[in-house]
Amino acid sequence: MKNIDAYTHLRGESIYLDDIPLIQGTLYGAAFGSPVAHGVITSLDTSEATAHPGVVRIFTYKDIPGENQIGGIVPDEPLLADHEVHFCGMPVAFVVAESIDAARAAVKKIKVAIEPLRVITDPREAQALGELIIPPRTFQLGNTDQAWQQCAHIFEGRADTNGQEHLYIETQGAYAVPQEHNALKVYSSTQGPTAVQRAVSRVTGLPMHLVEVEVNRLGGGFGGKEDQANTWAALCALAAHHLKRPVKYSLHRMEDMAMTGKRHPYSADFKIGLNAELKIMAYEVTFYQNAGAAADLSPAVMERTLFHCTNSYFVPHVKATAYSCRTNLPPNTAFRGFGGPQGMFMIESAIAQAAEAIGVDAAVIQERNLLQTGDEFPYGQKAQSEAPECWNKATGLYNLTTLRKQVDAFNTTNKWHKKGLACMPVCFGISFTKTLMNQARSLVHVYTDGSVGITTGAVEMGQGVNTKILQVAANTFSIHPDRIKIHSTNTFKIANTSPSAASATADLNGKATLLACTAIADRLRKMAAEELSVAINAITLQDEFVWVNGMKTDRDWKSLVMAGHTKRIGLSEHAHYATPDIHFDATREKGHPFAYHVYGTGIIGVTVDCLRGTYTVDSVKVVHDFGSSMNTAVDIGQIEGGIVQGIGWMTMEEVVYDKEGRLRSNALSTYKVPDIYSVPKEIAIDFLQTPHDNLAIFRSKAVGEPPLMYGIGAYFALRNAIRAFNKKGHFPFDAPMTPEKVLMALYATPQEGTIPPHEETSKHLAVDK
Ligand code: LUZ
Ligand code: MOS
Repeated sequence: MKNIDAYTHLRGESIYLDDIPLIQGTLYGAAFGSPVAHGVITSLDTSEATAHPGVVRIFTYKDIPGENQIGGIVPDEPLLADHEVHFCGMPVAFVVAESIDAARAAVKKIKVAIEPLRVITDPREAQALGELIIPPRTFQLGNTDQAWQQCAHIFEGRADTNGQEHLYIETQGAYAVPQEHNALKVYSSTQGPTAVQRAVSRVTGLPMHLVEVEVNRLGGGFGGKEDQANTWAALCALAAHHLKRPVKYSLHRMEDMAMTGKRHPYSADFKIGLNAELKIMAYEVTFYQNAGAAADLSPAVMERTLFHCTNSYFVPHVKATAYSCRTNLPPNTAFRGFGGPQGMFMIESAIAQAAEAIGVDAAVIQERNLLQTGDEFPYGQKAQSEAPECWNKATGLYNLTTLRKQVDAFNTTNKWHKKGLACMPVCFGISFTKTLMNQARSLVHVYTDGSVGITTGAVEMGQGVNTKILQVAANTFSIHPDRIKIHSTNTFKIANTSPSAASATADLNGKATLLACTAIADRLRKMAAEELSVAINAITLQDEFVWVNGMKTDRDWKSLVMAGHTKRIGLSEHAHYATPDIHFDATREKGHPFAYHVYGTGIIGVTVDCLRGTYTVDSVKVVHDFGSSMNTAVDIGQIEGGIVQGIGWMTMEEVVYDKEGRLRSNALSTYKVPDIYSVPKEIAIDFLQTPHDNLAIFRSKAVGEPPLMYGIGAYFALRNAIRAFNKKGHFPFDAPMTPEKVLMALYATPQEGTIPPHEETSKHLAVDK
């Protein structure tokens, strides 16, 4: 089935926040962000800005009737700075004017004096100073202290990953419209309508039942709108609440880039021990997460880093510690993978370092340590593993041995271009790590003309969740998809939603929809059974007709529904789903937090231009564990997008803050994302269809986040290509591997010695000059 949004997307008819027709009298907001990263506000002068033509009012923290607080996990984030600022771009004042231009012009006229304080941008520096968001956490399995004795090889190292700008095509924004009885209706580009409702309620002091949050669709979220849509919605709501006029704020791209948090940069120290057979016996890792200036979702992201610190491998002795470090950057936040990719990069670096030192292909170590069913994760859950199946199928189907031979042959015959190959197994846990978040609700109405309207807590952000939910209903009623409409997400229709996140949205909301549709269908079947004097089990709904004992009757769907209404049978249902059998005990750091895991193996090939440091990604070939895909078009789309986004993070997207905490890569001229010219020349996706039962909707495993992590393989493929050119050069595990870094690595010297990089190279370079 096609994505149900394809038609309106292609015609430009899909309605995003900025397409909502405006109500007469609408005002426009713009935030004034702190020009410095850390300091004490000594004066704020808005007089000149207020006098700017068209300006209606400028709001500061003093105007907040409720709490000046939007911190979700930790209450450490004021909506508007009161006495101190903690990051560049932190909202200090909110200008509301008759036009967008007036609001933006007035922002430039606000004057603030700030007594500067020490700016910290490095998580290790923050940790050394005790600047932590929450106390550190440690996951442990076995006993690493004793395990080192069993190791023939022990390596210690360090690895770093940088942040990543979400770059959703639709920037952040909100539109708040006052309603009677002081209520507010807030349109928001958010993954978390309830999070927005809660933030607006907290800031305005209104109870949640007076705050209606409405979300039609997003032009992308990627985690960036799981928590950080709250700010703009709360600002618009605050102004609308005071002025009793609608207020809209849709951020400019550069405002969005400068004011919002990104993927967390991480730095880590690791120690890995292998026995003579190259089994990883022990792994110790310490993560330093760059949380930014407030907690936001950082504690949860940090937790997922720990959950995924051994990626797709079984390691009998593990000790993993994580620090969430407070720095003066915009609060970093959820981003596809949610800390998992960072955890995986570190163990892949440890394996690469071991492989390079021992002189084997990293794939040998990877393969020997893949998780088997029954193996225990460091957090206590036992794996139902597809890791060996994915690996074996990928290396067989794509013929890893031949691929490697081709690369070796190419590298022998080419001096100035080198190819590199890397395998990337992936294992990702599906469920919010916070157990209580794994619940959802669905509201299904069957109308008397046989059409069906569905509202769930799921937010459509391009991932195709509405298409999947529609399929669930079409399947359960066995009716044509055209009869079904998935409505916008709204907190007055579906309450207490979890954000659309954690790859779990289709599972949670799909299962709730399945329950609701099944309840209605059962009532209709019961009625049909009574009409026909047969047992209910004899009745099925099939292809828009009632069937008895496998025989089609002439009772069709429409007349069945009408008859149901005539007999006063409820044609609506509100169902609740909560993932069964998941739990986690944070005091012991053990439990069974995930409904299931998604596995896969990617093989990534690259070519490096050894004079320029530029490169191409030749191919990404994956075998992915789909369970049993309910929509292959949507799932392939997610995988292709995830791969490219992962490669972008690992190779070209470079978030740069200067020492003063100012974002230097603040536009697309300085922040390079993959475009059509830099995507892999070939992406091959093979489906591992497994017969095992699982907790996914229709056994179709979650697909949103896991494929991003295939992109990590691009980093190691580049590393291998560089090492084919410069065998002895030392260069750090430091992503992204930008062309600049590739070039430096190509000519890096060995760590200790002073041996020139590549004698021949220097000669040739001299000749070239
Ligand atoms: N969001 C969240 C997530 O709140 N909890 C999670 O475990 C999670 N995992 C992935 C992405 N978003
Ligand atoms: Mo997400 S990182 O699933 O909001």
